[in-house]
Amino acid sequence: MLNLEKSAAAFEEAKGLMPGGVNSPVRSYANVDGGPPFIARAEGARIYDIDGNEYIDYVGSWGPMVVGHAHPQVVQALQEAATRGTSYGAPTCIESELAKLIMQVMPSIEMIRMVNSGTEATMSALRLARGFTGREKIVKFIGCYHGHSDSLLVSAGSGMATFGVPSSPGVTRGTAADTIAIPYNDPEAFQKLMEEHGSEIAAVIVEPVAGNMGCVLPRQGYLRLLRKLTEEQGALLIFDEVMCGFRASLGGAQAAYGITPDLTCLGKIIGGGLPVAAYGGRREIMEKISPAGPVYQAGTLSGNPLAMTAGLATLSIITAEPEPGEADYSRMLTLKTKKLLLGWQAKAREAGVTVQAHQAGSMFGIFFNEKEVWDYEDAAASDQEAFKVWFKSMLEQGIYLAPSQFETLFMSGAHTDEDIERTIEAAGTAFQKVAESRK
Ligand code: KE4
Repeated sequence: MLNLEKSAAAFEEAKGLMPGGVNSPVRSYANVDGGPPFIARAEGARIYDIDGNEYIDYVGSWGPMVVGHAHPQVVQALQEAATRGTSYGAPTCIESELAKLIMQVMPSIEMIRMVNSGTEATMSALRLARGFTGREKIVKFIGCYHGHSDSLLVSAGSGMATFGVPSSPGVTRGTAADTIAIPYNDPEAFQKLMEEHGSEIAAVIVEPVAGNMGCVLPRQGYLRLLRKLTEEQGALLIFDEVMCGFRASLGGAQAAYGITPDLTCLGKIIGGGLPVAAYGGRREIMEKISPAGPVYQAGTLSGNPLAMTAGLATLSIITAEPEPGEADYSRMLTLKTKKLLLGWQAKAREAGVTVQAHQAGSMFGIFFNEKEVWDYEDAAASDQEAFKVWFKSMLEQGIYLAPSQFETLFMSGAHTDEDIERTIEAAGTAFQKVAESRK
């Protein structure tokens, strides 16, 4: 049994200070039993709570920690940068350095704007799409999450109604009415929508590899269909690669699937754990953003030199030329992830538990589901009780996973073969517990 006494006390105090005791809902462990460990520090693939428990971390701050926590090169760069001041609110060369490196990896990005969160990136990209096309409707997909801006906190209207309904109090009906939400991975639904409303659509925004309904991959040809029909109808295609960028492959899902979006949203890894996100794409579109163009967007801490430093140090590590005969960073992460998932699948079979294992490069996840998972409806039909048993057993064995079936896990360059072996063994015990819980 895990001793989380100090974390429990800290959680009680925090609940009196911040809504739900956290600054972002998923951290509250609301989807699983028990309260969250409060973290004291992290290093490499390890994370440590204030009760002295040590875990192998596959959350990685929800994606940013691709080189592991407190990487010496990142820490040193930050320490040096801090001595030069933490924020100027003025242009710096390091913003251009990070911009150039991102564009090198994602050539569809001809011009970029740095912001502070994925929410800001997608919100701004949608405003830009509306400003550029002069149209008002946007399309999103059920189960995809793009941050908490009003236009994107919208779920599907009843039936195939073409207007959305607010998915949170505080989002107005008027805002929701301009967002159309349809199922992910449903070519017919998209075709029908574009036939009926294509000329009204400013943008279609999609997680090209979905990570917020659990890890769900696009069906064969699906992204190509999104690209084809948006092009035909003059709607912009926005790839939200805040999570899958630099993970589905080094060049993100757009490189992995060979699709060129009009705009791309990035985050997480490009900040290396500090608040950085960005949106970018075709120059003729991006030049509509102020002060070059009329579409307004701004931010006090956008391009913050410390955050740029962490992002540039992190991206420099994962884009570095490998030693002769060595796999590049991205390939190495993919192979580690594959090894882990093969081990989990073998242990699940031994326990007589059926799971769907999904991987896109270094992002991955499993569903306790007898059937394949291609969209939110499939994901939601997974066995949540089994997930809770699995999650609890893994945490007790020192494996730190996302506390929700609808999240994705992440591999880092700091995870060793021994870490992976230990995680596979722990999964064996956890799957046995799931099997016992079903008797
Ligand atoms: P932020 O505003 O949280 O930086 O980014 C929003 C966002 C946008 N697009 C995608 C594809 C995302 O995954 C996210 C945020 N991801 C969640 C993890 N499911 C962040 C964790 C949290 O909300 O605390």
